[in-house]
Amino acid sequence: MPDTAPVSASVVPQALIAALGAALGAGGMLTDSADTAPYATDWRGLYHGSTAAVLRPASTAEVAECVRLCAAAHVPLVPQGGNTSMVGGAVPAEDGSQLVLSLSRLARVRALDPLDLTLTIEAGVTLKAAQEAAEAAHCLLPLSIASEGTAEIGGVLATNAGGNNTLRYGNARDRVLGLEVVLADGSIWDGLRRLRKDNTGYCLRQLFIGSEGTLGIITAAVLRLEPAPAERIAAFAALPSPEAALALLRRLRHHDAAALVAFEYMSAAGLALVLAHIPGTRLPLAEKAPHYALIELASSRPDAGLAAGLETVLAAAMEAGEVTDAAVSASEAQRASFWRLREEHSEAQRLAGASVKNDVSVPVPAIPEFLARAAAAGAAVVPGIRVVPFGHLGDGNIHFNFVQPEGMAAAAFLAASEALMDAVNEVVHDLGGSFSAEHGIGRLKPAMLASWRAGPELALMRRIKAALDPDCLLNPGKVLLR
Ligand code: 2HG
Ligand code: ZN
Repeated sequence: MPDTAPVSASVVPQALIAALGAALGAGGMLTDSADTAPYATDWRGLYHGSTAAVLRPASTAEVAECVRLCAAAHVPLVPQGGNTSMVGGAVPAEDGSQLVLSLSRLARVRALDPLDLTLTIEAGVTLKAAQEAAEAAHCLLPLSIASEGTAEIGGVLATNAGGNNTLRYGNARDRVLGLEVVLADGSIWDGLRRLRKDNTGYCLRQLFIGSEGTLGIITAAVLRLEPAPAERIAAFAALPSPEAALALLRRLRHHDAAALVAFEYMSAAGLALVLAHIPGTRLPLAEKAPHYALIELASSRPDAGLAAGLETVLAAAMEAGEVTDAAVSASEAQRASFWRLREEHSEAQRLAGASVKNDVSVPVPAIPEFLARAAAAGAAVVPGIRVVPFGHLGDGNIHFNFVQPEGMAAAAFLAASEALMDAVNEVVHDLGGSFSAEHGIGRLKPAMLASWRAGPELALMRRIKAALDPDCLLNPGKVLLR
């Protein structure tokens, strides 16, 4: 549950703040509460932390110096990138005992090799800027998430972000060939190798990816790129049922599995919120439907004939009653407008009132059963609840979100958060799914992790944490219960 504890006085020694200020120089540290406040809360407004200082190192050496000074004073650090966590993963505690370490000034593209298809990049570069750097060299960085304009590479890797292209290109961890990490004692591990084959002992980089800053601080990475697509096309399809969505997914795979890069799901309820709350959006079809899919195909071949192929598949799906209507993008602007309908779901949901989010995954064939059972489970907890499922159907990840019933007080609705999450998770568990598909654990889900992974798995995680961060100075209170 989100904490709302009042802020207490800072317990960080002034001598440490002074030493950090001296090490970081002008512009390297924020201490005024008006300046630090945005770093101490999350965009969802679930957590309101407090910090005596936000450290803003501009190089890996400066990050290492911050960690060394803080370790010597036993003061914990909360690494932070774009602060777009869905689970409070980058906010400091309320008691003022933790300092925020922002990676945003480590913002250089160090190298890009279009033949090797590798990008060596620092933690503070936004995902969007990293995509643009790849594009400028006729390459593709195929990681795409709704918050990519703000989310930074360090956070994207530390949380192993998923997103829209997982079904074709995998999650963030699948892109990483090498890492540079500042360890809990302030030493620097230079693992910035860019090899496709390097079978030399334990794969350390994968430990840090997805650890949410609790094992080390990622300062740079080597990412694997792809050739730029020569052609890209999207379709927005109306569907009668979730079962029809699976049939359509199967058809697309049979037609050209390599070209299918996204298969996203939207419900009538979610799309209605977008159309109502996001200016300039409109349904690209003549009539509303109970379910929608956003499909994207891409190919590096200029003669792939994506449009003709997609139209053939959609026509066959219509014939079979799996699709009732569809629009195929005729321009980049139209493709972007389809994506906007999908990517504005979070914002539309925020504008519609208080919400409870369930970032879950189940095996793809179980999605129709999951949607039906989870909706019933939510309605049993809060009658009149608005069920707003959407997400990455092609990889099994559904954002099974709830919005407060019209007219219900937000606080009364949020009081049911835990019961609602439990109700959904019971169905997820039953279907062999995960309680956190792509958003991680942060501060919201350590208790869930402890219960879902209890036994040898949790014990191993604790031993790894103890080995890499014995004094628990890196992002305490996240991932693992203290
Ligand atoms: C997305 O897919 C993000 O748009 C956010 O993962 C999901 O708001 C959400 O629940
Ligand atoms: Zn998502």
